[in-house]
Amino acid sequence: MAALAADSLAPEAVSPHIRGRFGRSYLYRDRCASTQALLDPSSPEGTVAVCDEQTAGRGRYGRRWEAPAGTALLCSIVLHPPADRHAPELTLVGALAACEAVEGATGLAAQIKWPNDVMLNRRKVAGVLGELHHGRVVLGIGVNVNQTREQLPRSTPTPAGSLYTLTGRVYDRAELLGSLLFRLERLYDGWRHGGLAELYGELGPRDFLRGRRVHVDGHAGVAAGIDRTGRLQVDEGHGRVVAVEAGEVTYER
Ligand code: BT5
Repeated sequence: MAALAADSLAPEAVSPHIRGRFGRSYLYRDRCASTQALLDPSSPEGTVAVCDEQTAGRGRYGRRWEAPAGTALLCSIVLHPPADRHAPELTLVGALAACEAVEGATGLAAQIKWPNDVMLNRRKVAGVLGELHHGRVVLGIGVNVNQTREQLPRSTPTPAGSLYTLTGRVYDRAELLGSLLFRLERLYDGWRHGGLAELYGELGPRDFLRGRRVHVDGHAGVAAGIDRTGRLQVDEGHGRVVAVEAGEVTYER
């Protein structure tokens, strides 16, 4: 099936949807290697890069992010977190913003699969990548918006979905971007002020892994929540709970 989207992410289509500071400085390309590489981390906070097609979209650990031209939201945002905050937590802040934006658009509840996946109906609809450069962060967010089933990557460890495959509706990516940036800004301001503890009430109920059997970083057990510094707690049994800083989780469905 052909791509369904005829929307635009060009500046004139996006600017009516920008409500806060983030996105006032906006770089757009039809095509680029990765939106992560379009941004200079020292540019002003809230500078945003977007493109319609990435030829070398990045995931974590050197993996690829795949999306056909014109179907997805592919964006990166420059953040200058305070030195006394733990910058890797911004991945969770980005995932929370993506959850809220996806929920606002679809009306369905979205969850975070620690640390960086956004899940809708048990499918990965978005991924977040935080890259730290001398204290500055370039936060990349990819949301599967209007891809058809055939346009989604197959045989991924976590099954992929798009807002379209999960709801049968086509979405305006410019509107979704405006909503994502506005929510990210609000959550980021909260995080700057009080760290993850400030966002804990929103994070806890969205924990996709909680109660599932997981393997991560050499540990096996039941996921027991995300702690206030963003670590995944794993209950290995016999009263032993470990907190995992980073890693790739496999889970039982
Ligand atoms: C992520 O990595 O989930 C972070 C993805 C971040 C993408 C955005 S797009 C805008 C910005 N510019 C970039 O270059 N990157 C950011 P990770 O957890 O490592 O997941 C990557 C894995 O997800 C891949 O190895 C595939 O298995 C799977 N995957 C690839 N494309 C996908 C898609 N469109 N939907 C769902 N899963 C996908």
